[in-house]
Amino acid sequence: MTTRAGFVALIGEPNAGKSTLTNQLVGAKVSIVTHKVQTTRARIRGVAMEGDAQIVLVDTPGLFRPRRRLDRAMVAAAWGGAADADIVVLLVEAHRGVTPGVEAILERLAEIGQGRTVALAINKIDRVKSDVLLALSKDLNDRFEFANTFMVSAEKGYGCADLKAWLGAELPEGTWFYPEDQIADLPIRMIAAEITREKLTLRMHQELPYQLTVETENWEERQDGTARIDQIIYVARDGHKGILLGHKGETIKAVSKASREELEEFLGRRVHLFLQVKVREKWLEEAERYSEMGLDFKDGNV
Ligand SMILES: Nc1nc2c(ncn2[C@@H]2O[C@H](COP(=O)(O)OP(=O)(O)OP(=O)(O)O)[C@@H](O)[C@H]2O)c(=O)[nH]1
Ligand SMILES: [Mg+2]
Repeated sequence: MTTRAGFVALIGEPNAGKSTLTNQLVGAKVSIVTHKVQTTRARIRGVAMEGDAQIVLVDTPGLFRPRRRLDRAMVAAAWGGAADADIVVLLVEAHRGVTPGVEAILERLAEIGQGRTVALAINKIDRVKSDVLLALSKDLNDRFEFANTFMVSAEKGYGCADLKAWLGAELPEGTWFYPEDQIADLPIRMIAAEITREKLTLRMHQELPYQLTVETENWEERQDGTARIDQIIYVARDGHKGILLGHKGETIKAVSKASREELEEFLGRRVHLFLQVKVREKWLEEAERYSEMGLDFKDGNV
């Protein structure tokens, strides 16, 4: 049997739907999704099978003009994912079209994309009419030589089978990187931390989601088949801790419940989840926080 295998990096502006598409192609939730920008912070590998091809999807942080150290490290991780991939898929939001952000990405792709297969996926086609879509596809194809163009709705699944089939056929021959039934390559403690961060991001307003990080501190498999998971939420300010806890601890309780329920579903067993909020003014400047997130601290250097 001839097998195929390779890495496919999904890149695009924040919120383009990269994580949603990763999950759709894998057929399971391996990367967190929210309506807010900059949800994904590091490269998340999801594994999808297409016949005899193993497609390793590399979900990346959104590409934008970074300001903080964390932002710079995220953007570097995204471009690093593209550089290491066999195929790059650029996601563009159908209803937003060619934004300045998309233009900047195309420029950079023109620099590094030489000799690399780059495909275009126009996402969220459920939000626009077909004439808009065709005009956008033409505009983008005039600006860059894409190997192929797909029109998809990562959320609804439209067009995703075509994209997956093409990716599978396009990957080089080679042996699989992971067992056939593996769906992600991310330490389980990190998946658990991401799930809690998703629930926090969904509940917290404005800047707060960008000012916190979650780490799994301890994981204990108990005799009775349940798991005890201890996590720390680092925030930079006292005031943020108060907001996070909420009146009589109601906010953190709701977050904890939502996270625990998803963890239980994911792990298929009961979970005891303990969340602790710690104020750590300088966490955004600590190398250890970055390695816990799967980022390179040095990438954040100006
Ligand atoms: N209508 C519609 N919404 C979508 C589609 N795909 C994704 N979304 C929504 O777009 C938002 C962002 O999705 P994500 O998958 O988190 O986007 P992302 O590109 O991973 O974002 P970052 O991690 O922040 O870079 C979420 O609210 C998704 O539900 C789609 O095909 N149609
Ligand atoms: Mg994402």
